[in-house]
Amino acid sequence: MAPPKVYKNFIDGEWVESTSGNTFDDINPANRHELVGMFQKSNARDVEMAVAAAKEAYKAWRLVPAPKRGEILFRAARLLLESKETLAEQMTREMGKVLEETRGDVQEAIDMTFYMAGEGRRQFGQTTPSELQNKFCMSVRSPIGVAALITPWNFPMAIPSWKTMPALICGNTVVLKPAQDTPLSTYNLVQILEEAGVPRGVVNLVTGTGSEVGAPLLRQADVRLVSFTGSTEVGQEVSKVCAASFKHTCLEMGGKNVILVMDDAKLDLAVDGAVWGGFGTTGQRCTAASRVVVDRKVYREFTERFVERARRLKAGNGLDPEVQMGPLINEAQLSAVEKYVEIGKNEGAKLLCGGQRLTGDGYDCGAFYAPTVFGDCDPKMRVAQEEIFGPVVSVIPCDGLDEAIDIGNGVVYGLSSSIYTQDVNKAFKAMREMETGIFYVNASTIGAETHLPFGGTKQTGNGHREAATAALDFYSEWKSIYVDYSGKLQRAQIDNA
Ligand code: UN1
Repeated sequence: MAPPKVYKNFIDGEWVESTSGNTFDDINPANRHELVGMFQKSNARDVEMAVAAAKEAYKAWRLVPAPKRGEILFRAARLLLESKETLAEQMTREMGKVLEETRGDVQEAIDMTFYMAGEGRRQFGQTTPSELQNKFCMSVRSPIGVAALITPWNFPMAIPSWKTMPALICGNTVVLKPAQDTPLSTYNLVQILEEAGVPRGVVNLVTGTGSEVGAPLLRQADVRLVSFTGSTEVGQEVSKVCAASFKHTCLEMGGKNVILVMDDAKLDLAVDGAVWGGFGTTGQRCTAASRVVVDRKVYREFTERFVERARRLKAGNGLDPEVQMGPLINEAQLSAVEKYVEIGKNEGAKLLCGGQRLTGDGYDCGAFYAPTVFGDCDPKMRVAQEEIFGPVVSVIPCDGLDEAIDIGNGVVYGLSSSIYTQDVNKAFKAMREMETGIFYVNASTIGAETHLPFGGTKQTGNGHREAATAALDFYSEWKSIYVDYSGKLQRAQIDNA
C-alpha cells in the first residue's frame, strides 16, 4: 500500500511544512484504521508567517477591481463543480456523513462561490442628496484587511467557503484554520482557489489544533477580522480575546432548534421533517432539529411514526449508497452523546429508541450511535435545553400554538425553528414570534440556502449574519464620502438652517 499522503500548509503562495516538523493524522470516523492523510501540526511561528503574507498581499489585492476578483471566484466555482464527486468522496472519508450529504456540502460551496463572484459586479452603495447645494454624497464598501477564519468539521467545505468568498470579494486577505478533524476538504478548497488564480498570499491555510494555531491567530495584531463557527464556549473565548484589540468578530455558535407540530399538521410531512432534521448529518448540524414540540392531540400518533422511522434508519459507512446515517465525528463526540443519554434517562425522559452505541459487523471500527428518541420530555430537562450535537431528539408534548411557541423560545439559543401546520394564521403567528434567525413553514430546521442571511439570535451569535449580501456587511466597512463642488465653505447643520 502507498504510504499516506502528507499535506502541507499554504503560506504566501507556497505549499510548506510547519516549522514544528510535526504532523497529525486525519482519520476516517467510519473506520479508525483508515488514515485519510497527515497534516501539518502547525504552531505560532507558522501563524505569524501566514498573517505576514496575508498582510503583504492585502496591499495589492484591495486594489484589484472587484469584478476581476469575481472572475477568479467564477473560475474557482467551475473547478469545484468539475471535481464535485471526488471532493464529496474525500469529504465522506474524513467527516463520515453520507455521500448525498457531502455532495450537498460541496454544492453549497459552489453556490456560495458563484454567488460571491457575482457580488464583484454589485457591492452596491448608496448615493443620496446632500443637505447643501452643489455637494454630492455617497457610501462605498471598503475592505478591512487580514481575516482569520476558524471553521468547524461538520461542513468542512461549505462553511470555509461562506467565510472565504465574501472576505475575498470585498478585498480582504485570508488565513484559514480548519477543524482538526477535517482539514482535507478545506485544503481542497484552497488548492482550487490557487488553481483559479488567487494571487500569492491572498489565501493562506494553516492546519493544527485550536490552542496551537487558533489561539495565536486571534492574538495577531495584524488580524482585523475574525469569523468563527463552533461551540458557544469557544465563541465566548474568541470574543474576549478579540475585544482587547477591537477585532471585528462574527460568531456562529450553538443551537437547540425546534420543530413545532400542530394538531392540523400533515403528519407524514412532519415525520419526514423530524427524521431529516434530527438525524441528517447524524444530528451534527448547528441547525439540527434536536427538539420536536407536538400538540397533545397528535402526540401519540406522531411519536409512534417518528420512532418507527428512526428505528429503521440504516447507519454505516457513508460511502455505502444504502446507508442513511454516518458515524459521529470522533470518539469524544460519541462520549458526549452517551453522557447526554444518561442525563436524559436520569432526568426521567422516556427513551423510545436507540440509546446505545452500535456494535458488531461494520460498526466496531467507527464512532456509530443509534438514532435516539426521548419522549415525554419536560422542556426544562437538560436534554431539551442543551446542544447535544448527535442523533438524539427530544419530543415534548404541548397544548396548542401559544405553549408550543413558549417552549420553542425557552432556550438560550436562537438559530432555526419550524412549524408544521395547514393553518396560515398559525404559520404567520409563529413566524413573527419565534426568536430564531431562520424559520421554516412545513419544512425542517435544516437546509438554509446561500443567498439568504444565515445566523441566529441570543447565544447562537453576536448579531452578524453569514451568506447573502448580509455577509458583505461583516467583510467590509462603509465609507461615507462627501464631495463639495460649490467652491466655498459650506457648513453642515449650520449653513442650511
Ligand atoms: C451548520 O450546521 O453549521 O442549513 C450549517 C443547513 C446547512 C448549513 C448548516 N445549509 O442546515
